[in-house]
Amino acid sequence: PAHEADGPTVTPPHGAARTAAAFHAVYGAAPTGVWAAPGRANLIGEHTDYNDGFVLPFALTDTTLAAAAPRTDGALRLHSGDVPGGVVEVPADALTPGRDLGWAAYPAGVVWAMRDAGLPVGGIDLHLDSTVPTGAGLSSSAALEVATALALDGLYGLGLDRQELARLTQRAENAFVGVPCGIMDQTAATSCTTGHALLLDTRDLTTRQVPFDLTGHGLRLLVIDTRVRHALADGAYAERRAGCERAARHLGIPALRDIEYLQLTDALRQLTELPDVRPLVRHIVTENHRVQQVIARLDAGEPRAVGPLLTAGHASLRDDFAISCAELDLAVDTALAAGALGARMTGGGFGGSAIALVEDAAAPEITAAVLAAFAAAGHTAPRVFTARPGPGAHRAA
Ligand code: GAF
Repeated sequence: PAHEADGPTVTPPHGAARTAAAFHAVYGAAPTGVWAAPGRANLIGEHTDYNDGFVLPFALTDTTLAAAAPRTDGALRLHSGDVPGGVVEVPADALTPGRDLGWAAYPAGVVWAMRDAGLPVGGIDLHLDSTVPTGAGLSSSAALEVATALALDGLYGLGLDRQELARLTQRAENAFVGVPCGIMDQTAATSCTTGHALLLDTRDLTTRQVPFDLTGHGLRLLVIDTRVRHALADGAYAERRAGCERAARHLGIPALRDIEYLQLTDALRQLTELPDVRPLVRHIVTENHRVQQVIARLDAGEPRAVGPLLTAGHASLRDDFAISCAELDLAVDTALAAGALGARMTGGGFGGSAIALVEDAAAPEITAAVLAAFAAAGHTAPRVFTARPGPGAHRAA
């Protein structure tokens, strides 16, 4: 395919070899294997995943690589090529949720979640390298968790399926790291496939691979990393989640997913005593509806028609869910003014990245316009790149 000229669509073998070499340099022996898990961008379906709703992410070719070997003494030795500070060492049976291990809480949490589920997982030597930027809303945490989980699955012959890997890694993040995230990012990392977006029903975890070939239509998706670093642990994410759950309780339904689009007005009327949660409900219900509309347009072979739905999704996240920021709004507004077919923030919000659906020919002009607008506003220069749907987690060497 033509887009291969723009960048690799699978983990480059030299990447795995370099990570294996780095492992050797740290631990003095070769790893048993190298496993890879991607970051993601979410096309549509934001904050719906903890409301039993629908999401439509795709895997980036940006990947986290985990080189690993088992240990018989039950020790975890954890090292990252991207974080200074050397090897973090902790005995597997000393792992307790909430323990402050810094970045190492992510891989340690995966070991903890597996052992807590009764899986026969012991010690590990682990070295991680990542090209997924941290805090960019592109799911670097899930990439790290899933790469680690796949390595443990391989080292200890667990035979876990993709859904089990996603559930265990989400549990690691919820219960060990302490971030109340949904299951979108972990499932994107385990289950996305090249050339597709992944429709995930977060209620029953059923998935459908939706062909997502913009190249064949002369289109591309730009990712605009604002470089405003978000931190999901900072409370605002948990507040939105709690607000959604409060609304569902008040309405007497299991989750906001259970409100049909045509019942929205009714539901909002029933929530007059809870004015602060009404906009949250409006976002979730309209967002689930937008996911269905995006799917219909992709299925109909009309990817250009997806644009306005992305833009409507941004307005909803900005005005109703209130999780955008000046840089994300500037990226979206500038891309649209320069000719993008649609644009929105992607991921958890409060910083991170926006996506813009653009004609191939317009990409340079739109990129330049965004860079100029950020410079004029005195913001740090964003990183703009073309995202192509890459593979999900796999063994790389
Ligand atoms: C973050 C979370 F980790 C996801 O579970 C999801 O809620 C997302 O924000 C918003 O859609 O990435």
